[in-house]
Amino acid sequence: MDKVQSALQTLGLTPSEKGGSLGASFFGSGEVIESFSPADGRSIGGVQAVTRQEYLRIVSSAQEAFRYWRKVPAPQRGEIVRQIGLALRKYKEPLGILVSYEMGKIYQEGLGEVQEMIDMADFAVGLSRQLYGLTIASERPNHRLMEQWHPLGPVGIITSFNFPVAVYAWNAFVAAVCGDPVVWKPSEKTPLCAVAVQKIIGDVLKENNVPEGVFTLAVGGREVGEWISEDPRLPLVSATGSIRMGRIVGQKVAARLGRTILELGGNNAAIVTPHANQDLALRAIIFGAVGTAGQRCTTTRRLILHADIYEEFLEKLLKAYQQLRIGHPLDETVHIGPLIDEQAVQVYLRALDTVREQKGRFLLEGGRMADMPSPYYVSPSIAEMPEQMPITCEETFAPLLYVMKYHDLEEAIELNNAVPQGLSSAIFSDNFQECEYFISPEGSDCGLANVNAGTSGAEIGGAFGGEKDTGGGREAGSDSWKAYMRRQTNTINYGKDLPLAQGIKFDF
Ligand code: UN1
Repeated sequence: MDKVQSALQTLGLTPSEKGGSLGASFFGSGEVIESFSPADGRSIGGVQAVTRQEYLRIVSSAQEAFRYWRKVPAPQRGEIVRQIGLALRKYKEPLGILVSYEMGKIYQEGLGEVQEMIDMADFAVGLSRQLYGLTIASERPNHRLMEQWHPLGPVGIITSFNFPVAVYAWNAFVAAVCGDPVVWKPSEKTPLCAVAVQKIIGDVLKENNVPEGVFTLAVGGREVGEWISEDPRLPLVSATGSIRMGRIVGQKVAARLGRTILELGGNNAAIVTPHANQDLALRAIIFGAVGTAGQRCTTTRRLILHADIYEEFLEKLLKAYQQLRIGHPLDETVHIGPLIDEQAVQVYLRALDTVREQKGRFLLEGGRMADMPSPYYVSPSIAEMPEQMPITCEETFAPLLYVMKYHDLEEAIELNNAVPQGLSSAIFSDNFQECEYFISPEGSDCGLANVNAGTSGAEIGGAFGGEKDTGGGREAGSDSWKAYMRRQTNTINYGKDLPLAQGIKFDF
């Protein structure tokens, strides 16, 4: 607890006298959203939500800032993001503690999230000098055809509780170097992480005389998400969360012909073939299945094992699960922290019942744990499923792993692809043909397909996202930045004649 108090203090989140609330009215004057730590159930502080009027003002300030920010040369925008990266390095430990305590992931993963923000800052700084367009051979004499990438406008960013800071950085830092201000609606389950990040960024902006409107925060409930989705002043909305939420956001933004980047649910499978290095596979699968207590969109939810190694591998897996320690996320000997809240526990417990009803057989049956610092700690489950069932097509945000048997690789890939979601996937094999087949056009249909690496824990350098119900968006590395800019095609005639394209004659 002392660790948490001193982290909050270092981050400038000191509770006011009134009922332990942070009194962060700076962020709004609406209802107080109280943040409870799933680690011990205690209130960490309250953040006031924004009212409709305040929301409208926040977006106006982002619009105003856009007029300034789009004129700042991209490498200078990168310089601001570079300084944000330095500030995050300075606050890595306290912010890692807050992420861990407010979200419930273990401290190592809390630190990992802040590191992911730092990596994104570095990436964005480099990107700020690489926002290239193409020059294209023109079909007309004395003509040049080229494309430029211009800033798009303020971007709405809706993030989920499970990555309360990293996913924001994927979007915000790229948007910022692209010349777009951001309006961030964090999860109401982790508002303090957002306030802490906002303060760190705010100090950098102040030191550099950059308008506050470049990075804005709009804390609130579902209605703020709706305001963002319906707001024509936000040409792009990037949303991370459930498929249900993504459908609503997607439809609302599409109705006004805005753009979306959707990163929704995953239902990720790992295939272990008879040619696998089983020790390596085991480590990757366990981290994938129970890391973050199964609350990553990239969590390994389905294990597809070849019949020849089925019994052997499961035996090792069950033995390894016995070694896992569940407990307070800030206890550094622990592997698994709590679920986020009571609702998450209920969803997990209901899924366990459904597994039983749908022909599942538990090899390890978990459930709510007694005598823990809060009621939100659960032990993980492994269920053998004779075939694909409705429950195995759903994403249950908890440490619940389904196991299925396969006989030939085509069948395994069919199983991999036979769910509505298409985020991440993995194959474990030292056989070249098997690995290449898995990532070929006939292989995994997911946005991420890994070989001898788990389904979770992607690096920021690649584009992150998935197909089908996962929403199709791409964030973070590679050329994801293009979604945050508008492409302008320029035709430049440096001759004295006016030849028309397609050879059309129009003489008069
Ligand atoms: C998410 O769960 O929404 O690949 C994102 C990973 C992390 C990001 C997960 N880098 O597991």
